[in-house]
Amino acid sequence: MAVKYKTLRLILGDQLNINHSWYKVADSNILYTLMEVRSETDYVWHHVQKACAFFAAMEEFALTLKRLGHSVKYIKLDDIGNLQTFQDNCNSLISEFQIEEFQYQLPDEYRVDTTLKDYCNSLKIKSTASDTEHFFTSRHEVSDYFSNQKTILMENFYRHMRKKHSVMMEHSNPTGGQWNFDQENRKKLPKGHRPFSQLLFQNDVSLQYNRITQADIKTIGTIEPKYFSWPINRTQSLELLEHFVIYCLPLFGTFQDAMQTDEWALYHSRLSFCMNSKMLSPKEVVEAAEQAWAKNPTVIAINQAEGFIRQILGWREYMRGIYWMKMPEFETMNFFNHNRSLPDWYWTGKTKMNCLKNAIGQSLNYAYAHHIQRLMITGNFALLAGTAPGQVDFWYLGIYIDAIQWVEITNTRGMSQYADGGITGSKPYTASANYINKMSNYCESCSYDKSQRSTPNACPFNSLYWDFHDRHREKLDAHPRLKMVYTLWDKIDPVEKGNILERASYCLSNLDDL
Ligand code: FAD
Ligand code: DLZ
Ligand code: SF4
Repeated sequence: MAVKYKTLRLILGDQLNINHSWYKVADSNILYTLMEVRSETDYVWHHVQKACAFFAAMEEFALTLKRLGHSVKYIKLDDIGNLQTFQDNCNSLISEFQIEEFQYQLPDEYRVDTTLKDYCNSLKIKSTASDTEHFFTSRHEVSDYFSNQKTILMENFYRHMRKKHSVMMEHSNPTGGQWNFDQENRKKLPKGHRPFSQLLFQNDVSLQYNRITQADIKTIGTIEPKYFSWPINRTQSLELLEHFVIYCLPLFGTFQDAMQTDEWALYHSRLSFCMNSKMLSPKEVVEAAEQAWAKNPTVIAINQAEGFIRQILGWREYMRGIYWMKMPEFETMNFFNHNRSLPDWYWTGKTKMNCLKNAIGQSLNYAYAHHIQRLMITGNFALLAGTAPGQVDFWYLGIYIDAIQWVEITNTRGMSQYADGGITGSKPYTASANYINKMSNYCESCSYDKSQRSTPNACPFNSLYWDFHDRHREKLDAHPRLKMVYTLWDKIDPVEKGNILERASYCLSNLDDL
């Protein structure tokens, strides 16, 4: 007799939440499906480690479900009969197993959300969407929160979240008397200081890697498939969380913004992939940090714990809220009308600018760069160079292990490129060599001179910084936080100003050769 199931439940690659209420009881009427499909591998050039990580984590998740007694159909990229889209494969399963109802969890991406809504409208059987039970907030909670406020400010939302979820609070006051301890954070790494070594796994993802290469999927970056270092299941994700709390959290805030050659993650958690794939919940990560600090505040000082928790309880939820508030218009915003091409070396790391060479090089090697490398090195340069936001998004959406559009685009087009005109961030994040040198050792071994603005070997950031502000004066002049920048610019001797703009013009005309 043909096998029949009443319900088909689709699990997307970034919905690997084993604690979801779907899995409480194993029900023989339900068929779960996960699928490797070209519609997901081809919408951008993914880093090869990202594609392998998703495939491997999906397979591990399917195995876990099977062990718990659930029925699972895992469709591999090269399976005969794989029709390479969610819709076509689901249609095929619906007819094969005479399914009566289709269920899915709300996707985090607008693109997939639209696809699945349209798909459900086309179905003759019943369909239902449920929450992913992952985030602190629902999709529209952030927009509801700001609906009666004059300005959209992350800090206000963050305080609301601290109170609402009672995180680091004493009654209605923040523990320690302050909401934010950033003045104690963000130091450069002292000379000779070596951070604790990273916890790297040795997963063999050769099978996933072979499927990807044999299908000729266009990927970027490098990989050692037999020694794949990212976590691919919940057990490893929990180990990474534990490692972070013990060895990195004690100095997380202090060196949060530091950058150093040969150190690719410093004291950062590297938990973004575990959370974005939902192998870990943001709640358990926040709780682990809060509990570790509460238990041992002399080892994990309040500034370290608060600084970390703010990223997750504040920024991560806020970015998701902005995404659902502003999509799909967000994808087309271009406040500065930037339209230059991204320099070729973003794809190779082959530039003489040492900061970019390091940040891009490690991104290609590890599918990872930390926040300040993304914001103040690669993002800063793309913004100063006037790069088309679509090209910047394309690069960021592919290159990082954690890149999923809801959190990529809000950070890239929003926070980093200011293409949203100031919805996500309060001012454009721009900097010259002065800041980069303050926070890193990159300038020490660079071919360019960090202290020059207009000479032939002057650091390109220095002239591009002024050129950007001069070019966009009309749009930025009135910004209260940029008054100082324009006051300084106006004080520069007109001849030197001309030289700086000339050097910037040279750099902009020769971006690929810098
Ligand atoms: P940690 O520094 O250890 O921080 C802990 C956690 O806080 C992160 O895992 C992340 O979940 C959260 N977090 C920190 N900053 C942010 C932020 N600005 N927005 C949302 N969550 C945050 N993050 C992604 O998850 N995916 C992306 O595709 C992505 N693209 C980015 C692009 C640009 C241009 C910039 C400036 C930032 C981007 N970020 C993105 C945010 C942040 O840089 C990464 O979350 C972080 O670097 C991941 O490393 P980590 O886990 O070691 O983070
Ligand atoms: C990133 C990714 C890749 C490379 N491949 C798949 C896939 O084949 N199947 C799948 O379900 N998910 C994949 N993902 C993660 C998806 O991009 C993510 O699940 C959707 O974009 C929804 O946010
Ligand atoms: Fe980067 Fe300029 Fe410093 Fe070189 S001198 S590392 S290009 S900031």
